[in-house]
Amino acid sequence: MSLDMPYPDPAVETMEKSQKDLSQDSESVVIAQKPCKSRDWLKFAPLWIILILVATIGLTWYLLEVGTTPGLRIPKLYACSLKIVSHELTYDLTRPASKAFKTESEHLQKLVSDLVLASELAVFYNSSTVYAFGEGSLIVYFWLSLEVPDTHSPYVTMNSVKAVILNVMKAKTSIKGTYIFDQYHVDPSSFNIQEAKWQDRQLHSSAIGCYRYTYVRAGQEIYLKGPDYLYTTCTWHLQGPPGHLLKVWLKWTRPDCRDRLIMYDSAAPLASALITSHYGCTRQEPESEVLSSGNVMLVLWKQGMYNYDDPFMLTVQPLPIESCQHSIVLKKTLEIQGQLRTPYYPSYCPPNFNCTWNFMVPSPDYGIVLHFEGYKLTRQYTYEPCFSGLWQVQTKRMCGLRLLQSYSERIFAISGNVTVSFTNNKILTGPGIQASYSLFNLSDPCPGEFLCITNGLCVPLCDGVKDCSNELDERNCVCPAQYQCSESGSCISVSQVCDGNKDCVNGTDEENCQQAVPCSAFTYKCDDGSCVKKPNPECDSVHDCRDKSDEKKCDCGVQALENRLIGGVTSQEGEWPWQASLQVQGIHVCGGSLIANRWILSAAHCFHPERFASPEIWTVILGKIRLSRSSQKEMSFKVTRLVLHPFYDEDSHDYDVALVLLDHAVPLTSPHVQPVCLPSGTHYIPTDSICWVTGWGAANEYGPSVDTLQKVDLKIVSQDVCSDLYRYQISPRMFCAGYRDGSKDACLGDSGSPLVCKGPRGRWVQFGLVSWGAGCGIPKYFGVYSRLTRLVGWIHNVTGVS
Ligand SMILES: [Ca+2]
Ligand SMILES: [Ca+2]
Ligand SMILES: [Ca+2]
Repeated sequence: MSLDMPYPDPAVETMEKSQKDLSQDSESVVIAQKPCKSRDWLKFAPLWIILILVATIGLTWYLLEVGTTPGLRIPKLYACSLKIVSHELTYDLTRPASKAFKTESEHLQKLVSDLVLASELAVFYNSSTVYAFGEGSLIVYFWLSLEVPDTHSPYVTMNSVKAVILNVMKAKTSIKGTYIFDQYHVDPSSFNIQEAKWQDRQLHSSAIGCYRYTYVRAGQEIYLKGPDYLYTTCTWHLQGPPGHLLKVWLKWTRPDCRDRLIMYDSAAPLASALITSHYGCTRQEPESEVLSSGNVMLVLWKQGMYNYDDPFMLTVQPLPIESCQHSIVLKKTLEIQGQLRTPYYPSYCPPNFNCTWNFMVPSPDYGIVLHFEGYKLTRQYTYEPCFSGLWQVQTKRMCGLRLLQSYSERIFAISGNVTVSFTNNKILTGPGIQASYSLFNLSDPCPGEFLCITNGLCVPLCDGVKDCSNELDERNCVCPAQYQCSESGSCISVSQVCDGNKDCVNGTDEENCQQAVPCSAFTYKCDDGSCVKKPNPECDSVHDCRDKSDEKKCDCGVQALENRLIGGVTSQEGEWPWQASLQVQGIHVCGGSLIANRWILSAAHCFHPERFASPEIWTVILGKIRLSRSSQKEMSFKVTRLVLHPFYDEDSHDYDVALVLLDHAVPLTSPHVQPVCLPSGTHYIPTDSICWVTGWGAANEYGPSVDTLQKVDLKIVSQDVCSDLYRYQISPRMFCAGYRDGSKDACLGDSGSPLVCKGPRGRWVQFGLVSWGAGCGIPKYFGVYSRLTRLVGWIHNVTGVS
């Protein structure tokens, strides 16, 4: 990245400062007023006969041309630009307070007024004001103000104004195709006009004292100098070469600020050209890349509170405008075959663009599935505008919608050739959009799973968790959350499958235990993609997968105190070697668990209050038992990254999971610091199983943390009982644990702490983490935990460890 100063030379900065005093009246650039018309006629009383005649003609013309109700006049304002090929941009012209700027504006305002006065718009003309100059050779940016009687207002549109002015220029073009006025040669084809509001112009005037112009060449990336704190508003007028759009990279550098940065797809701050507005060191989006549709952009800063350092960094870079037409030949496989992406993804969607993807499908047996994260498509029944993009899939029109969920669009009707198009007609944009694409079998879209029609996703069928919003995945289940014997149809517990005992009448539960079976809600998926019938076959010293993947990665979940009887409520050293204390300024705030050699798993809500959002304030301590005393077995780490689940919802507590990246790898040499095992996505824990929660949580709801690591055994509660209790607040990413009498519970200070269940050969698997609940130890109100089987896919994606 080159850190060039704004165009053209930083040496003249001192001059810039001295100009600031002048800048107050810099908006007082001379306005070319409409020449006087009929009002002066009284001065020429001796010539009254002639003038009455003139006035009569004038009035007749007025009535015919302007209308019969001359009372109400509608102001119309346009932001325009023209290219002057005979002139070049000089540094002085980039400073509105300079003399050169004033002189040049006066001339060009005259040029514009002459143009308009020579056209049918003459009677409506009010003023023209040059507000900026740009490179190439010289671009002049100006406001054009008209006053139109309300009767004529509907006919005076942006397009008609453009056509009328172009006509005047074209009627008077030279051999070289330019319109000539005095020494100015204008390129008529460069004429650009955008509708503006008076507020836009006021906003622009308020920032003119702190106006900066930057031209950025192809291949360059320019760092933009921060705002000038003598002003409360600053603007950066950015321009790139023709045929390019601009990418502005924004990074908030402070944890807390109240500044606002607004970006426009124009040279002036036009509300109609607003691309995005970023407020106050946005934590969810500390960095973003915003695109314009063309080679001009305006960034406007509004001061929040006084800062000594800039709260943000800005760079600008031109990118060649790329075509977004793709032809994709799909292969005969059910794997993900690629991604559809908006241009320059993950940058923001550029305003006003269109993308088309043309898919060739290999056989009529397949459909196409487009999978989105945090975005869904909804049918567009009327021609209402879409706020997050318009999608057309074959003949179906759909509006995009951003939300905290996954979504799959399934395209069933296939003719060998499928066209998907995306149009963003809106200026106001948001983060770039991508979707992965793959084929699905039309006859069996979700092998072993249920196709949820509300979101196009394949979800576990009859596993006791209502994954689909219409709950159809758990309706009409013969054996809900159980195994169905094939011969008798009777139900047995999933843990009785492949356990060596014949539990079904003909022993079908013990058949095919050594070979691959069709996948379902409780089968285990081996690394090679095949499924085995035995539930939880991991790390039981039996090779169940053909590729033996079920017995790999078993260095987890081992207690240092194996084979010793442990009782009581306080934990022993090495009993829970994955337990982490997450601290701020030496104070225990949340619990967590070690899941890989640099990653701690915890709850997203631990990092949600503003003051807990920066990684640098956190310390993670492993191998700890007593908070008040450190021991030799302890290890302390700083945090380099906090990754909250992107769908975490503060209000519903859905997706309450976060990953904490430590500053260095944990040496796994001590038995007192060891990772816990993560469950597979189909890990089975029967209802009423006893699992354990550990942490330094308060003994009661409002109490302080306790000093010694506590442990509590809890029963896993069925999802139906949990949902009945909390009504609609339980998502598929949650489960309940505890006792009906509320005698044992995990409390507030335990947030993020692990809930672990003992697996085969004494290995502990983390099934949940402490999320929320209606208080501590209240009868019938179980604690609510994040369900890791539904979140483990995201954990693997982020950590890169599977
Ligand atoms: Ca289900
Ligand atoms: Ca059995
Ligand atoms: Ca095994």
